[in-house]
Amino acid sequence: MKMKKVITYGTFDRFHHGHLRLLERAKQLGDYLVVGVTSDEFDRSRGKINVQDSVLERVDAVRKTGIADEIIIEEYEGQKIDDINRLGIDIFTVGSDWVGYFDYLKNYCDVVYLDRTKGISSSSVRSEDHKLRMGLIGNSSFLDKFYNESRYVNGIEIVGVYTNDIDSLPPKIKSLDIVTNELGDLLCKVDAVYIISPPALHYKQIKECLLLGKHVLCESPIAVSDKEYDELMSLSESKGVILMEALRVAYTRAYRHLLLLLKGGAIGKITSVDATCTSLRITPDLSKDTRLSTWNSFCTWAPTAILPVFQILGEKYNSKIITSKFLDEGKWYDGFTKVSLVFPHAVASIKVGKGVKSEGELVISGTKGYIYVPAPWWKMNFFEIRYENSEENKRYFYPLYGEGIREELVNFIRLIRNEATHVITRKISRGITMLINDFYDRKDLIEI
Ligand code: C2G
Repeated sequence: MKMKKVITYGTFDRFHHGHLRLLERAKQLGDYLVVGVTSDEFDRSRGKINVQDSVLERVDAVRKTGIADEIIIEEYEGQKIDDINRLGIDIFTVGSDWVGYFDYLKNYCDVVYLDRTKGISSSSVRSEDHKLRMGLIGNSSFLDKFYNESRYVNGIEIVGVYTNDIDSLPPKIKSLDIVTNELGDLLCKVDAVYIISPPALHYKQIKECLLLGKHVLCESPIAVSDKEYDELMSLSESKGVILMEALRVAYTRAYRHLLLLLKGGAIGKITSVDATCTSLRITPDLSKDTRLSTWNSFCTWAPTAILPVFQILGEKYNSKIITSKFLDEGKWYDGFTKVSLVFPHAVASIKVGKGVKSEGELVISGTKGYIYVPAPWWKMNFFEIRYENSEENKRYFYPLYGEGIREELVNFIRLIRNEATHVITRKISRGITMLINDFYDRKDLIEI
């Protein structure tokens, strides 16, 4: 009979009884056990930021148990499928804290979740600060992804959700410990919140959270007027809690490296930044007032599209023209908007839309060459620097973990712990709100 091969993965930091029991049971599932131990770099990138033992120490701890027939290193996202195919694995197993998460591997082998040993964890062995208990506010389908990604980040635990529309929550979110339509019920049980409700609700919700001393991570834009923004910022300061803008692309490795290359003069003097973000969506029923229940194109995409413009050219421009095509009588829901900006020595443009589809690329033009990021640029894992002589072109590739969500959460936790500064500075964050403010005030706005 063919030998049954089992594989399991883990960090195995501060190797403890729970790990040992898992390995024992994993071995019993078959005849041959492969253990994948995560590399230090992989753990960091997936948000495990406080692993204490080095990969060599962790491999050694697994080896000493004598249970593993083979030990490999897990170095990148997507490696599990490669390993399973390469090593001819029959069963993938992991602790029950991951139930559902690895179901996608069922296309390649059997997947078995083993009960996690209660009462022990690497964190308790590390005796670190208690986990940040986080609540979700809103009911976007994106919450599923956010929740999954948060599982990779050490020191954070999502415990509940508040929404006024519980029925439309994604299933995994609906089964959280706290599911409520009373914001107060959630806030009394968490240290921090992540807000993804429509922007018109942000001000009131953020204010309530801050007043109760909760840290806030809020999908950009934080507010729809500069007055509200300033009030919320000074409230967060007086309460001594963090208010941070959530804008994923800012945290991807590719994007951060792109900014550094530009600073280093890779394409000479920058003359133009042009970003497009569209996602064709069914337009909501606009005969009703949808302000409190939906995101228009501008709020959905302008913060992302304007981010590279402000981070590269600064948030102080000389003039701008906003051109919008509205789909409703109230002139609130734009299907498409273009913003053209003039800076002292450069220009920029952004195009955003949920009612129009376009090529979601980012192009940064300079006196020596240009950077091209293909669509969808906000999920950047590759870009190219192009020169007049195409033989000099350079391509850059990067791993992309959770579209930047993990690093975003790591930045949030480190801000709370006072170990880091804001990746998106206050000036830029305020600049984003100002742009939204002008759109709603119809300042510099032409309708088409
Ligand atoms: N474990 C357990 N009981 C505990 C603690 C951990 O059964 N009290 C299990 C985990 O479920 C996991 C293994 O021990 O299957 C290793 O745990 P960690 O070192 O915390 O690794 P983890 O981050 O869960 O890695 O991509 C999947 C990961 O590699 C699993």
